[in-house]
Amino acid sequence: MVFKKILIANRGDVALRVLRACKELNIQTVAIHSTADSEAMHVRLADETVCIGGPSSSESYLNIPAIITAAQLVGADAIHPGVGFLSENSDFAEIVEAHNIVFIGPKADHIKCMGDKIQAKITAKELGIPLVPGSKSDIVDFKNALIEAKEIGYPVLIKAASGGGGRGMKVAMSEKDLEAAFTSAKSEAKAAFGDDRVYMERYLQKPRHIEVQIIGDKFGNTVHLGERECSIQRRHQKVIEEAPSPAIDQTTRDKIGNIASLAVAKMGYLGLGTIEFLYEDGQFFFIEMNTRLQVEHPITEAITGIDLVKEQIMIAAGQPISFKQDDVKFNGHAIECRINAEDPKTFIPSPGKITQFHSPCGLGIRIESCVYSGYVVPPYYDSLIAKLIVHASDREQCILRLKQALKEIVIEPISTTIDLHKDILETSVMKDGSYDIRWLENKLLNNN
Ligand code: MV4
Repeated sequence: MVFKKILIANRGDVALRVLRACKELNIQTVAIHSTADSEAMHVRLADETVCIGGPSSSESYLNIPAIITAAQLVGADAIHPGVGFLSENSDFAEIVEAHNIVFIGPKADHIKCMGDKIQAKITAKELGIPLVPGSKSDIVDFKNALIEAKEIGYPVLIKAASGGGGRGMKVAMSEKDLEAAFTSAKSEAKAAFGDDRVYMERYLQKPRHIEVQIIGDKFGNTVHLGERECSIQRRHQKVIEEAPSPAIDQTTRDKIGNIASLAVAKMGYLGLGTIEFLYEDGQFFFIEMNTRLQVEHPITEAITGIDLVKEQIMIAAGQPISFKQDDVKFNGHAIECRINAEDPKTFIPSPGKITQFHSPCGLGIRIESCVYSGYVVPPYYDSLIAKLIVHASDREQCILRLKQALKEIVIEPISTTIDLHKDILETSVMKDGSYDIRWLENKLLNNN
């Protein structure tokens, strides 16, 4: 069975990305949108549209009853959740399936398992994935914290079980910091997630963030698609991603890729997923698994030539993965710059009307964006408005091509992070690829 009609439960560039994949598969598309997005490109280009609520995400793109009702109204046979919003909400996945609509994503219990970071680590360990040394379960009280920290070795990091994305993390450099770190992590976790369970890990001080893309089908086939290097970030928001990572070689890639692929095969994992690692001193340490399509998927598409969204849709429709591990060849280098509607120095959001838009072009250049001349960036959602993805034969060529593309792109008169990207690309650390997860924030502190 291939789908006839897919409802796209998202907005912005991602909604467009899914829409294009649907059209190439001859699938009808339904856009849902908030009242703030009536003029959005995904709404213009979809075969059918349903306005499902007011501007705020909770009234619209997170409004499960409205989305299900819309899907029933138009007779959609599947829902694609895109990235963010409801894409990792296991209740949503379950509700969609309970209405006899296919959720284009993993099984609800796998989403749920990976959403609980303690459960995710227990699962990862069982599956043979290397972990950061840490507590085996949640830390119930300070006495327990002291014992665990002594065993793990300082510095330690306390993390929220319901966390991810960096919220509710506290470092204790030594025993004297531990009580404060434990208490504040627990209360932050309670306030942010309504779940005060925390766990502990050895704190890695200068790791890189390297993640492995995997895919699984319902016949038990799994394939890895190599890694993405995502260390260039600010406040847990990725800024630049590249594939392959400048830090690892083919032997290391094969090794970690095969560990990831085997692990998801053992789980019976369905769909796209990303296993996130910290990488330090030649070692990989699992931190989390994302059970969705990722923003940075195009760099993997660039170096593998595989359309991940089409593959994801076909797998959800019950088809086998259209390639085998041996068919996956890594070709050249790709870098993605996330362009946000924000001031490039203060990062204050800069919503408003874009009157001039010019897209760079040329061999190896791809823009994923919802922007057009006359588009008004609404203030209600995240500020990502465009992704510039550049592919070339090697990393050096890729950087040169990307610099030129950044010179050509015009998005005016709102502020964007284009100038930040230009600055980063001029640094020697970007040139030699020697950055870690702390580098950009330190650079911004020192230069501003
Ligand atoms: C860590 C860490 C150092 N040591 N865990 C941040 C968000 C969440 N995904 C995991 N995070 C981290 N976990 C240990 N044991 C440092 C971070 C971290 C980080 C990780 C990836 C990318 C950017 C980051 C920025 C700050 C901290």
